[in-house]
Amino acid sequence: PPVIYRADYQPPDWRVETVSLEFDLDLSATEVHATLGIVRNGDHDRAVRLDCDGALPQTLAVDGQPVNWRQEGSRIAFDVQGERAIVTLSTRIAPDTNTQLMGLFASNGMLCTQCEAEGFRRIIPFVDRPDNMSVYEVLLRADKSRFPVLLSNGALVESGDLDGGRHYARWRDPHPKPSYLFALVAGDLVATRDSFTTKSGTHVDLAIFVRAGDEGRTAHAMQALKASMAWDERVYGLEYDLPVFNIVAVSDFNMGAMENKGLNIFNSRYILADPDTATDYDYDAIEGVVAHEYFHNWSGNRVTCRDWFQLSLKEGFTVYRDQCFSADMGSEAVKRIEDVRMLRAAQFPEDAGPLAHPIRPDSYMEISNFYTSTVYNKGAEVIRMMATMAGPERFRAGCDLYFARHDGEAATCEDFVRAMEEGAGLDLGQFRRWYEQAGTPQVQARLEHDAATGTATLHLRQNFTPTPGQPAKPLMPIPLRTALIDRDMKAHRGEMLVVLTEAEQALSFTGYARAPVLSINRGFSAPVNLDVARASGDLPFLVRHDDDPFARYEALQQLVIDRLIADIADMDGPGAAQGHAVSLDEIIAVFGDLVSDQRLDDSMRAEILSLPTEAFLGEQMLIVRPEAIHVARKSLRKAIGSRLLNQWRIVHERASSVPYSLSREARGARKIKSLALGYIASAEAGDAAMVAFDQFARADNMTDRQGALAVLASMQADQRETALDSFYNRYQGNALVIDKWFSLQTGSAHPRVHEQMLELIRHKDFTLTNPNRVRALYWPFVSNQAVFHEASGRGYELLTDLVLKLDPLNPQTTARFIAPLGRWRRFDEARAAKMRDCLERILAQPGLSKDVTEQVVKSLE
Ligand code: B3K
Ligand code: ZN
Repeated sequence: PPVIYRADYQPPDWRVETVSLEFDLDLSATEVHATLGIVRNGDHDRAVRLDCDGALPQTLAVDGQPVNWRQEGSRIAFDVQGERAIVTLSTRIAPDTNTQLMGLFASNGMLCTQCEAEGFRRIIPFVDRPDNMSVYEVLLRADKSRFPVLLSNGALVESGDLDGGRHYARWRDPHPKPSYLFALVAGDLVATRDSFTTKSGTHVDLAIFVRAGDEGRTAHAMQALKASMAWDERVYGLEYDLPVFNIVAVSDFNMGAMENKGLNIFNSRYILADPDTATDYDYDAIEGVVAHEYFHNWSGNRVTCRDWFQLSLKEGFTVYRDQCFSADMGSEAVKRIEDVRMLRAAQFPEDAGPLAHPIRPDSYMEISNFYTSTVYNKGAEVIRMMATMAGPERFRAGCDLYFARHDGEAATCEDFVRAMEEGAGLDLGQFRRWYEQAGTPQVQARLEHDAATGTATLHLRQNFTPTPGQPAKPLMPIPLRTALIDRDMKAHRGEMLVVLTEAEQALSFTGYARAPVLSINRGFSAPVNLDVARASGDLPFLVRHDDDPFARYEALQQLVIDRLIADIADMDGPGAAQGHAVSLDEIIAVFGDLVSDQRLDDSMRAEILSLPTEAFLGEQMLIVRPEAIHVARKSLRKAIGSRLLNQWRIVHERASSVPYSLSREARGARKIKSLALGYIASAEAGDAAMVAFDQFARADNMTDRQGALAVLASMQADQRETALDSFYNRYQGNALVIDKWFSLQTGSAHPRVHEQMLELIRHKDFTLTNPNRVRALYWPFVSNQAVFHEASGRGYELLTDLVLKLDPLNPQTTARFIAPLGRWRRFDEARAAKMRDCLERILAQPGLSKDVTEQVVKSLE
């Protein structure tokens, strides 16, 4: 496939100023008529070129005269005299065969669209790029009984009945927008309605549309929407700008949700929730995604992207905004830990592998492959670093300038950085490298103490490992929130922001008679890998006394990682382990303190006391050793479980007595309850299966039920089967909960996960046409390191079979499954060879999609 380069950007030859669309909607044959008001852009005599993907025009006229068009690859071209013209064209499309779920597609008898990034061209040929912004008017016609609800962007202008049981609705969106923000929905849907009055007094009608039967599960999403609208006014001064805001939930969707102007379309998993079917985690995810899509109204829609290389301009910034919103709604500390855990689980491996790319990529074959954790999550970290360096007021001034200067425009990342530089008064010259360079920087830190002079000197050094296409890297500015904690006072004199800009830097601090303890990268102020030379005893000290909650979490994680890496080395023979990992006794003592530490709320307690995943431990090793990691982690869990068994039981009982509510205390109690249950099971306590089954059976909410079932799913006990069956029977027909049932089994630590996987693939509820179901079955399996990386290689084969079957149906969802095989360099020769064989087998498939081809080719390079 051809490669597209950022450096080749050219403005469009022709712009479309106005778009009038008429749809005669039908599941199997939809007719589309478009009237485009086009304008020559600049002084040139080039033809009009419209992007086109599977929807060739049936008719095409310029100013009423039929014209001959020619096909040029994935475009059609025709000549137009003069500066302006009216182009009319029509297409005929079949939504019910659109398994890619891009463009106009059918889902459960309804019709809806997904146009980002390049789906609009599957509806009609168009100047389908984000810097082409047009005003849209949309007329929808359809059978009234099958499609009683007809929605598009903007506001409803008129609606009424037509002959033959049909009806129509006309929508108009006054805001010029790129085609990727176009949307329509037609279906038999039920609305939950509410309203919001903006700070300047404008009334906004809010509605969430779902299938009949689901309307009892929209309250939380509606609450989140109203909270987001108020938050954006309060924190960024940004108001909503249309009289209506509609949300629609669909079951078949490639990603989480889509921020179409005035008509957000959501994967139903990010809308539907009630205590019986959704966990506390699901509630938070809904709140975060609703906010994310709402925030795009400004960071994305009012100011959009010039081209797709600028994707992080809207995504990184909007993720940062939704992270701050969720932090404000719940616990800032817990939210930060969750976000960093996710960054390390998804983005760090991406940045260290064959698919590494800067947050503003330089080239791509298929843009869908660049909706990555790097663009989104590292992109958010880059915004966060600017916010940290500027401080809240100056950051806000930078954002204000950005929105004021670029409102109504298609902007670039450089535009954002420049607005931040001017508005916040920051020099971001060197900082721009964060947009250019891939790879996670390595930072080494060491605190040297001179007792004679009472001086503590912080030595910092930065290093980079090469990434594809970037062998050598210039130095980055790395903002590190730092504190020196006095060993006796257990306090510091104030946090400092140290910005490392050189290869090596040393900073001295006086007045320390005793060496203080270094607390660095507090709050994870920079997305780097940190290697701190420490005296043993420092980490336990930080776990107990650091006043930065993230730093406490981090210290305990590091303590555990050091111990486990030493344990794994010990498996090669005594004495193989080096370094200064603290003893198991010390770890147990620290855990014991934290289980009952009064200063911690339960939610934070549960975060801190969770062990790093096997995959994360693998990331800490040059060559991942799946079995060794599994064994070492399991044995540490067993020790923590059994030696603190009484404490876990007390916590479990205490938390079990808290009645269900959505209060912070009750939610924290549920989190620590299932964590404690997990440790009781890891202790292999004789009654563990009974305790777990009891929690499962008594549960009056999904958090407790799923928490117990997750523990049971990893056990070899009769209660396991009983609970899984009862869960399945109870929720048969509820797709989102049945997704959980699949995931719990394939993500478990049961010895026979692979066999269970084979059965589940053949289960009557498994289907390749629903992306949620595919992900529910396969993601936990692929992330289950010891299972997926079983030495036999059969995990790799299973994934390869999926890729080959799914690619012809849905390339976008398929391409996401290549990265796990692309990590072959991190495994031993035997595994690496098997993984490469699988990649070769995929590449040999005739007709392989551009999406999968790009990921496989890059993974093999
Ligand atoms: N902007 C959409 C993502 C569309 C991805 C298409 N492949 C969702 C979001 O980030 O809000
Ligand atoms: Zn987004």
